[in-house]
Amino acid sequence: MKSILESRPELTKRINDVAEVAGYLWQKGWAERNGGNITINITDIADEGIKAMEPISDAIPVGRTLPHLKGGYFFCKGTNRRMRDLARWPMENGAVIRMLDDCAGYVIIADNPVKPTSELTSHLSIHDYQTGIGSGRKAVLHTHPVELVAMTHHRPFLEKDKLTYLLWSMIPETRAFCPKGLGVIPYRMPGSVELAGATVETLKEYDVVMWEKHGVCAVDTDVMAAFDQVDVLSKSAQIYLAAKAMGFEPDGTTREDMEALKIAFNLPG
Ligand code: 2HA
Ligand code: ZN
Repeated sequence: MKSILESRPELTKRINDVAEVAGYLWQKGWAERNGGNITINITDIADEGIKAMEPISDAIPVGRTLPHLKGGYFFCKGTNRRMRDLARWPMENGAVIRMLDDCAGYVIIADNPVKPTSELTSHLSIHDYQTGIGSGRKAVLHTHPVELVAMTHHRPFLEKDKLTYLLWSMIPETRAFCPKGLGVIPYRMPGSVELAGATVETLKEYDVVMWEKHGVCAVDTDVMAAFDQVDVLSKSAQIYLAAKAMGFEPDGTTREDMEALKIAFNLPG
């Protein structure tokens, strides 16, 4: 069977980037079994050939109506598929979908009828919002970084922006490369419409959000950039943990020094 990637170098590059990031997630120990998911919006490179492709699945409802995604195209990790398998065989462990004109359902078009991630409602809701505001953010990444998830098991860390300032204060790069900080969403059922709604709302203020006692969800222009944001936050969490393991509370960069960074690098937040 001919792959959708054949003679499509830009699409191939984007899928290869997804596969590369999937490998990082596995290597970092953030993607046990089928944990985590990735979707990317590929509507901008959906050519006439892609638009003419016949569905290879029935219409599947999303659970929400997403008006900005009419006729949109996405590559999605498959539900119950391993991240480490996505790294090696992306087209066997993910699929390209086309949103239907009713904006409430989709069909799979290539390469195989691999049903998308259980978190598709959250992912597509985020893509809908990002498309609506024309942000150019095309990648959504959800993963289970050990130290960051552990931190959400401590109630004081769940207060608004408590974790953001703590993580920013561990190393200047986190302030610079995750300039909007980390939003926290109280525990909600994985895959639920409630989690999707809360995620979209919180991502209006942040680029990365924590799902309490579950994982992070990051949005950025491409999958590498989304991974980088989670990676710098995770590095900060590890520095915090290393200091605690050495038996002391880390001092942290002062608010004044962080403010100076914000001005010097012209950062939002
Ligand atoms: O895809 O991580 O949150 C598996 C998950 C669900
Ligand atoms: Zn998860």
